[in-house]
Amino acid sequence: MSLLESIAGPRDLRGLSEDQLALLASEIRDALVESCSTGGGHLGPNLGVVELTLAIHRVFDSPHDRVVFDTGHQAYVHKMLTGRAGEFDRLRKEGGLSGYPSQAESDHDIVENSHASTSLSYADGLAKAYAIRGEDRHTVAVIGDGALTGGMAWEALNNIAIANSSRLVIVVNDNGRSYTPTVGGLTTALTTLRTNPRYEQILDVVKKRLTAVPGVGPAAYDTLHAMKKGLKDALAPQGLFEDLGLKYVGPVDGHDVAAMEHALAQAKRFGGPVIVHAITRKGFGYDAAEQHEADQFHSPGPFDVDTGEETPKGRIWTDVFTDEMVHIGARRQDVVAITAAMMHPVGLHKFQARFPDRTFDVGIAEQHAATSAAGLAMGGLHPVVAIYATFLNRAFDQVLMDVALHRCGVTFVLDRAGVTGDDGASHNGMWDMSVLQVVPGLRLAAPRDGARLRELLNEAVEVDDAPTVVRYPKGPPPEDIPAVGRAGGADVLARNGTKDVLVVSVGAMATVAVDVAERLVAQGIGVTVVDPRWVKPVDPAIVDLAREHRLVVSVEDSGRIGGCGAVLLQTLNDAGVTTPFQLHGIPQEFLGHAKRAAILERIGLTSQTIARGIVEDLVLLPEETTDTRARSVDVEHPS
Ligand SMILES: Cc1ncc(C[n+]2csc(CCOP(=O)(O)OP(=O)(O)O)c2C)c(N)n1
Repeated sequence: MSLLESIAGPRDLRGLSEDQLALLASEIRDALVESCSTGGGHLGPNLGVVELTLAIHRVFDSPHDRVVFDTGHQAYVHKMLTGRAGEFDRLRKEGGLSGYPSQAESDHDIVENSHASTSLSYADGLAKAYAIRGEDRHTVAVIGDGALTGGMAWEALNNIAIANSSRLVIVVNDNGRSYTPTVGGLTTALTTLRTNPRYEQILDVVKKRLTAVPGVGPAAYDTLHAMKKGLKDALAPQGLFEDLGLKYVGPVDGHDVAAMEHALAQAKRFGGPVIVHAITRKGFGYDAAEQHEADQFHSPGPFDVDTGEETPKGRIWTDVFTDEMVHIGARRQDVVAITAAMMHPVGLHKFQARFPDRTFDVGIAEQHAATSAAGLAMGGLHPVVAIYATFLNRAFDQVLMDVALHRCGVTFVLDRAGVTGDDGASHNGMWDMSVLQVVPGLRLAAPRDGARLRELLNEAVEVDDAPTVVRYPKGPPPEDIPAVGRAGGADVLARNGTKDVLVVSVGAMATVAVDVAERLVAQGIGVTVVDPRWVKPVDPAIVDLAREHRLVVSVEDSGRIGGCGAVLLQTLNDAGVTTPFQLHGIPQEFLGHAKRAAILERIGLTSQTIARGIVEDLVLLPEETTDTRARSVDVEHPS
């Protein structure tokens, strides 16, 4: 039995010797590499927190003391140390371990949200609650330097600085990187703390002097270290945490378990909020990760353990965007690009390489990205803000009030929209179509394939008096689906037989919609499939088409409530179109992790289920068009 297998919970760590801890750390690393090599996962971040997590679990008593991981992608080691090491062959698989902390899995997990920069606020609340209830419990928040670039983290620090009775220890896991190196003034300040030679020299001198004095040994040195006003900040007046009034211990070598334990124990004894600044290396201990230039294996797909070669992914939607942005950038000097700490994942790296002065990585700061984009637009540029769909939620008010109210021409490009699957509830991009519907003036495009992504992106950057959004899913785009006709600004994808069913297909659901049509036609049912391309505002041609058919069916991979189907239904109602309506979308639930296809199957977003539902409904409908005021709409066919 390996040492790791013998660890049933944090208490089993207490009696381990230094050598055993080193052995355990290496077994953990092997297990991490093994598990991620087959199913993918957040390898680099977890390799970097092995010792830090061991130290936390030896100094604190989880789950009595609470450990909150910011973002939660670096909690694999925590899972292994809290009785789940044996389940890593089912990491991120349906029914297996979640890739993030999960309350359903363990009492040791508390915060499941994988949106960054929230840990300090959760921890602030927890620590205040325990203080008010008179409970003798500590709260530990682990936050990366990347997550520390998010505004919420600073709102929390501002409050924590005056929460004197909070037993709160903040471990800053400083590896200098988000995916790519973390950028901004904060990073500069952290680097200064980390590398100030004057400080290192003085620390060394103090250490030598103190230990040389008879009767005054390492203990006195430690006391100095633990002084309320940390030694570090006494000597480094630029100390950014001290300026906020926060106690600071560090920097500590985050790969030295003993040093980490020492610092954490000091912080624990202090009794109020303390920051422990740990310096770590992302990917530590696995060469292929440490050497990986783009993101040190932040979240690789399956790879070969010996070579570190990832299984090729093939061309994905993001790649289409990447290339088109470079063309647009070459043609339009006024187009600038913004990413919130995800240059490669959202595909702006080529634009950045070609136009470095027109590319901004703002850190994990989606709210700032949106309002800064408004400023750039006011200043005469056209910003393209590329983020994952789920993270746009953060910036809703900024899109509404700062961009739309001011009629700024800003294009938001939402990648990983719809069901993403493996990363669970907080990563599914199923909210954007609903929340954006309420923004006056905003235009929303959903491309069905690569050709439409290029086309709609080009149309979007031409709009200079309103926000535009282009959203597309994770994974590979389908083969291009040609239009057979046009109705208003919408593409007609199929037109067969009598006008029984109008399928309004949103974005990437086109493949499903066309398949639905084929199934219906095979049963002698007449179908029109239309892709609005721009789903907001509703195209009047779709209203007219709806009037002519016996049944309207909308299909989207976004939440059913308030989404494209819901708004179309409302628009038809306002226009007096009474054609029966079937609305297909994602049920408004927090979907557990599983493969995208499995989730779509479960929620009925497959052609088979949709076609069956249509046939069942049609049987119940009268033969003729239900709306007696129906008038004919000509579908233009390309010559
Ligand atoms: C609001 C939000 N935006 C973007 C992301 C995507 N994301 C996940 S981890 C990460 C980088 C985190 O860096 P850091 O906190 O330093 O942790 P590390 O991986 O370096 O240990 C980013 C940008 C996110 N989870 N949440």
